[in-house]
Amino acid sequence: MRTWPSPPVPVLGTAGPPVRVHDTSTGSTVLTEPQGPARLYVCGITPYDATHLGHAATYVAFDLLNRAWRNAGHDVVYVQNVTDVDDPLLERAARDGVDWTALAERETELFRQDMTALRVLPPDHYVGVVEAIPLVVGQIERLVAAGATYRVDEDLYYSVAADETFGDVSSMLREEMLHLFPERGGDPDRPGKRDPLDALLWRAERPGEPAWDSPFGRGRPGWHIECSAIAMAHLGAGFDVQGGGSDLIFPHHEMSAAHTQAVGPGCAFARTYVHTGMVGYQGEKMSKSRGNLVFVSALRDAGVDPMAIRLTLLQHHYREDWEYRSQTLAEAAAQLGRWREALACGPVVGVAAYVAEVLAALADDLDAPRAVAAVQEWADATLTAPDSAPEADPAAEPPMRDVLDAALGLAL
Ligand code: 5CA
Ligand code: ZN
Repeated sequence: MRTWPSPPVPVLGTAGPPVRVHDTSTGSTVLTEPQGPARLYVCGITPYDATHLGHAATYVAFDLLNRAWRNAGHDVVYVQNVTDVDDPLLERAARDGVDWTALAERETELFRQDMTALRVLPPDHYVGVVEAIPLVVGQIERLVAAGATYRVDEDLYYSVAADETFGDVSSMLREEMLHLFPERGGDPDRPGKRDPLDALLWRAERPGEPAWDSPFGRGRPGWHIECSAIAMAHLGAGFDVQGGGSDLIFPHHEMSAAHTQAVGPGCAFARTYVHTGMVGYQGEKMSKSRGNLVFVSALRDAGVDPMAIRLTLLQHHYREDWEYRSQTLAEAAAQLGRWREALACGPVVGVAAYVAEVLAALADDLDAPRAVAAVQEWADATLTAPDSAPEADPAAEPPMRDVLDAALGLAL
C-alpha cells in the first residue's frame, strides 16, 4: 500500500544514548538491543472513520521511538498494517450505504495526510490486509500443519492450548481475559468452541460479505492473524518492538504472538511489547464506537498548527491515560511561539546540556514531557539572557532547531 512522504530528518552531530522502553510482558523497563536494523511493528488503523487524537498520540509515541533509535545510530525497519477488511469497517460501510473498499481508501488517505501534517515518519512497509491475504493464508497453513486449529461449522479457529506461552504478553488472569475478550471482538460463547478464548482465524464467506479463495474455503481473515502474518513476512521472527495502544494488549497482541509462536521453535514474535495509554475526552476513552472524538483533520481544517497538536500530545508521557482539553491546544501554540522567539535569538546560551537532556529523556522510555521541559528551560534561558551575553560557540553544538526536529518531530 502507498505510504506517506517522509519529512526530512536533520542528522545531529551528537549521538543519543541507547534506548530503553517499558515492556508490557515483563512489566519492566528494558534496554532495546537491535541486532542489525531495529525492527518495529505498530498496529495500524481500521479505516472506517477519521484519525482522532487518541490514534495520533499512539503514532506520535512510536515516532519518538523511531527517532530515538535513529539518533542512537540505528537503521530502523518500520512496518504498519491497515485493517482494511474487518467487521467494524463492513458494518460502517453497510450503515452508510457506501462501498467498503471506497470507505477504507478514503479514511486511509485522510490518515496519511494527518500523519504527514504531524511529521510522523512513514513506515517502510505499509500493508493492507486485503493485499496481504496470501501472507495470511500462508500463516494459517503453518498453524494448520502445527495442529493448532480446528473447525466450528465452516469457520477456522485457533486453539489457545497450542502455545504454552499463551498469556505471557498480557500476564492477565484467565478471568480478566474472559471479561475483555467479548468487548474486543471475541466470541467466547459460540457453541462448538473448545475453549471460550479460542480466536477466529478464517471466517467462511457469508452472504454480502467479501471473501477470498483459500485452502480452508472461501472467506476472510480474523483480526489477530493479520498482524502475525504481516509482521513475520516483513520483519521476521524476534523483531524488536510490537507497539499499539493499551487496548490491544489483550486479546490482540496476545493472540498475534500466539498465532506466530504456535508454529514451532524459532518463531518468536516480538522481543518487547510497548503500549500507549488511552486518550480520553468528556470522561471516557476516545473511541469510534463511543463517538466522543476530536479529529486531527477537523483541527487542521480549523486552522490549528499541526505542530501545536503534536506538542499537545508530547506534553503527556506515552504510558499515561489522559484527558484532552481543548484549551491545551492554545497553550501549546503559545509555548511554540516562545520557542520560535528563542530560536530567532540565535545561540546566546550554550545548548549542549539542554540537547543532552532532550536526547537522554527520549532514550529513557520516550519521556517526552521531560524533553519538553528541557526545551522550555533552554527557551527561558535564551529569552532572559542579558543583551551582553557572549554568543555560544555554535560550531561545537547541534542547533536547537535541528534537535527539536530530529528528536521531537517539531519543525519550527
Ligand atoms: N486495526 C487495529 C489494530 S491491528 C486497530 O486497533 N485499529 S484502531 O483504528 O482501532 O486503532 C489504531 C491504534 O490507535 C491502535 O494502536 C489503538 O490502540 C490506538 N488507539 C485507539 N483509540 C485510542 C485512544 N483513545 N487513545 C490512544 N490510542 C488509541
Ligand atoms: Zn494489529
